[in-house]
Amino acid sequence: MGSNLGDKKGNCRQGIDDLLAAGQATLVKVSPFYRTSPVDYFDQDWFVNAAVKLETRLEPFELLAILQAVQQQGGRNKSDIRFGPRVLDLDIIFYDRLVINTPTLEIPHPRMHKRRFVLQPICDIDPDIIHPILNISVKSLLNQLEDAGQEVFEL
Ligand code: PH2
Ligand code: MG
Ligand code: MG
Repeated sequence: MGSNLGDKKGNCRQGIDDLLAAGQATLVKVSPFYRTSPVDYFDQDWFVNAAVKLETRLEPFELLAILQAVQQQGGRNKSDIRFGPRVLDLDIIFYDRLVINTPTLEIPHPRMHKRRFVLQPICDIDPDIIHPILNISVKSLLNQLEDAGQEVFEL
């Protein structure tokens, strides 16, 4: 999850609360929260990012629908620019070892392995998760990352 508008950490926490309040997923683990420099679109404020591990009986597209509803509840605007500022972004990074490739949902998240702000909190949750396409652990992905100025500080 990420936020770079308003009370960024509060928006993330509210996102977790709203997601759990929907009653379709239980919380297994929450990573620390990080202050992270913007990636892909630089002319915007720093983000707060974190990751959660959930247990759910929802199928991936059902989970996506709930994440989108929670984002909108948090004040997310559908017309936000791609990679640009947002009140709340909730992305599915992994779903077990599932791989799906559709225009509206790709799992694993197609850019996760290049993003320190994703890999670091996921490693905090479980460094031994294996990326189902690249077939290496998230810990190795983090260690291999070419930095390119991606800054990640624990809050
Ligand atoms: N999300 C983006 C684009 N860039 N940069 C950081 N640091 N954190 C994000 O969550 C983020 C980003 C698009 O979703
Ligand atoms: Mg998103
Ligand atoms: Mg995103």
